[in-house]
Amino acid sequence: MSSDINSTDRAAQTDGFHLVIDALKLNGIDTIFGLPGIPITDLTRKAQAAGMRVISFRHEQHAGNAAAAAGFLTQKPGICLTVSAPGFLNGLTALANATVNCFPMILISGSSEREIVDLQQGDYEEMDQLNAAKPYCKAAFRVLHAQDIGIGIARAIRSALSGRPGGVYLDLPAKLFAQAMDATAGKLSLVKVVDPAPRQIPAPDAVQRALALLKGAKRPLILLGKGAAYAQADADIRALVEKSGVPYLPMSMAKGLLPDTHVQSASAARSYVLAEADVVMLVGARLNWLLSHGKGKTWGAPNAKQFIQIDIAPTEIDSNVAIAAPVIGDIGSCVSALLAGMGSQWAKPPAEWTGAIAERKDKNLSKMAVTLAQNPSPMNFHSALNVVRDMVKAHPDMIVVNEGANTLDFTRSIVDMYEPRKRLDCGTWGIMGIGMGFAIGAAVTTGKPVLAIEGDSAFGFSGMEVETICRYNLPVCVVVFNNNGVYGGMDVNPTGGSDVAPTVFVKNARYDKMIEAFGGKGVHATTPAELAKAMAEAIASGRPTLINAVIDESAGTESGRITSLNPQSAAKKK
Ligand code: ADP
Ligand code: TPW
Repeated sequence: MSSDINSTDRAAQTDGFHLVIDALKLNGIDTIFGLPGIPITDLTRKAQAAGMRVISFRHEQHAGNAAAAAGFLTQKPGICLTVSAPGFLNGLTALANATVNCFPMILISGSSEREIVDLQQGDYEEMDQLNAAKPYCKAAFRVLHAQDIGIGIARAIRSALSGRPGGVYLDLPAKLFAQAMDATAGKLSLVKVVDPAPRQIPAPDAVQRALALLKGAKRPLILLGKGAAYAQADADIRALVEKSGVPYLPMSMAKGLLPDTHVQSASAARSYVLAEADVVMLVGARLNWLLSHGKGKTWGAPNAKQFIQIDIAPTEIDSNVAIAAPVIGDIGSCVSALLAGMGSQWAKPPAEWTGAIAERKDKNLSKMAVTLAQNPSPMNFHSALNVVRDMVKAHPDMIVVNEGANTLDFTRSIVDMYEPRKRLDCGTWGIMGIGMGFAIGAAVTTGKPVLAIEGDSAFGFSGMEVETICRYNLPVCVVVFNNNGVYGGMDVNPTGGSDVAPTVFVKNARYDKMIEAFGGKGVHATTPAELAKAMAEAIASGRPTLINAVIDESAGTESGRITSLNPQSAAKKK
C-alpha cells in the first residue's frame, strides 16, 4: 500500500482519498463544507482538484449547519467534513440538530488509528467517535477497507434520505485514505444509489378515513410544517389547501409554501383557530413543544378536537395525543392521493368559520399596521422589522435566516414570506448558533441573496464566520439587532459589584466593524431609513454586508414568547 501514488501508477491504481471523492461525485454530491486538518487535509485538496466545491469554515459546527441547510434545501444530504475527536465533536452538535429537524446530512470525520483507540493507548486526537455519534444521529457507519468506501457512502446517503430524513455519521480512519487498490476494481466498487428516498404510497383506506373526517368538520384547520416544505410537493400542497378551502397555519419554516398574504392563511388569527378548530390536519408537523403537545389551553376545550396526521414516520403518530386519522407516506404521495380522493364536488368549510377567522385577521392586521408604522428612537423590533418586511416583499426569492429570542419571534410574525423554503431558523430545538452556517449553506447551494436577521447574542455564536462569507464573497447581508445583550440589555448586577449582569454585553458594540476587518461592508444603522438603504445596497451589490441595527435595549422580553418555559422556584423567601 502506498499513500502517494505516482502518475504512472495512478492509471492502474486508486486510493481511499479518490474513492471517497469519486463515490460522492457519482451520487451527485458536488459540495463539501468542512475544516481541514489531520487526517483529512489532503482529502479537501483532492476534492477541490477534482472539481468539487470545498467551503472551509472557521469552526466545524457552522460547516455542519451549512451542510444541514443544504440538505433541507436540496433533498441531497449535505456533507460536513471534519478532523478527529475535537473537530468531530464540534460537528456533532450540527449533526444532532439536523437529525432533530429531519434534515438530511452526513458528517464525515477522519479518525485516529483503531488499534490504538480501542486499546486506549493515547493516540493523537483519540476518540471512539462512532459510538459517541450513535445516540445523536439516524445511523452511524465506519469503513475500514478502501473497497468498502463505495458501499459505505451509499449506505450513508440512503440512511440520510429515506423515510424520515436525518443526520448520518461516517467514520473514516486515517489509514483508509492511504490504502491503494486496483483502479478498475475501485471503480466497480462504487455504488450509485438508485431511488434513495423511495416514494411511500399511503394506504387507500387511510386516505378515505382522513377525507371522511375532514369532510365532516365544521371548523377545519390545516397545519403545514417544515416536513411539508422539505417534501417539495409545493403545487399539490397549494392545490390541497385551495381546493379544500380550509384555513391553514404554517409553522415557521413552512412559511411561504403558500404566500403569507394568502386569503386562507390564518396566521393573524393563530390563537383563535388553534383553540376553536374541530378537525386539524397536520402535514409534516409534529405535535411537539412548538405546538404545545396538541393539548392544554392553546388547543381549547379538552377532547373537542380530532387530528389527521400526514407523516412518513409511523411512530410519530399518537406521540402526544390520539390521532384519529393517520396517513403514513411521503407527503407528495399523500397529498396527491387526498386531492384525487376529494373529487370535484368538495364542499368548502362553513362560512361562519371562515368569516369569523377573517374578522379576527382583519382586526389583528390593522392593529399590527399601526404598531409597525410608529417610528420610535431608538428603533424597536417593530420599526426595524417593518423595513425588513418591505425588503422581503420586494425580493421574494431571497432566503431569510433568523435566530434570537425576540428577534426570532417578531421576525417570524411580522415578515411575510412568499416562496417555499425561503426561511431557515432555530427550528425544533430553538438552538442559537445556526445563523452564519445556514446563511453560507443557503448562499452556496442556491446562489440567491441571503438576509440573516440575528439577535446580537445569537449572532455571537457563529460571528467569526463573517470571514468565511467574505472569503467566498457570498451575497449575504447580516443584520444584527443590537439591544446590548441576551433578550435585552437592562439587567443589573443585584450585588452592585463591577461585573455586569449575566445577560448583558458591552454596550453600544459596533458589530459592523467586524466584517470590515475582512473587506466586507459594515453599516451602523440607527433609523429604519438607514437600515432600509443599507439592506437595499447589500442586495443590489451582492457584497458581504453586516448592518449593526441599534435596537432599544429595553424592547425585548425575557426569552421572547416562551418566557413561561423558564422554571420559577417554588421556594418562598423568608
Ligand atoms: P415543524 O417544526 O415545522 O412543525 P417538524 O420538524 O416538527 O415540523 O415535523 C416535520 C415532520 O415531517 C416530521 O415528523 C417528519 O417525519 C415529517 N417529514 C419529513 N419529510 C417528510 C416527507 N417527505 N414526507 C412525509 N413526512 C415527512
Ligand atoms: C445553543 C438560550 C435562547 S435565545 C438566546 C439564548 C442565549 C439569545 C437571545 O438574545 P438575542 O435575541 O439573540 O440577542 P433578542 O432578540 O431576544 O435580543 N445556547 C444555545 N441555544 C439556546 N437557545 C440558548 C443558549 C438562548
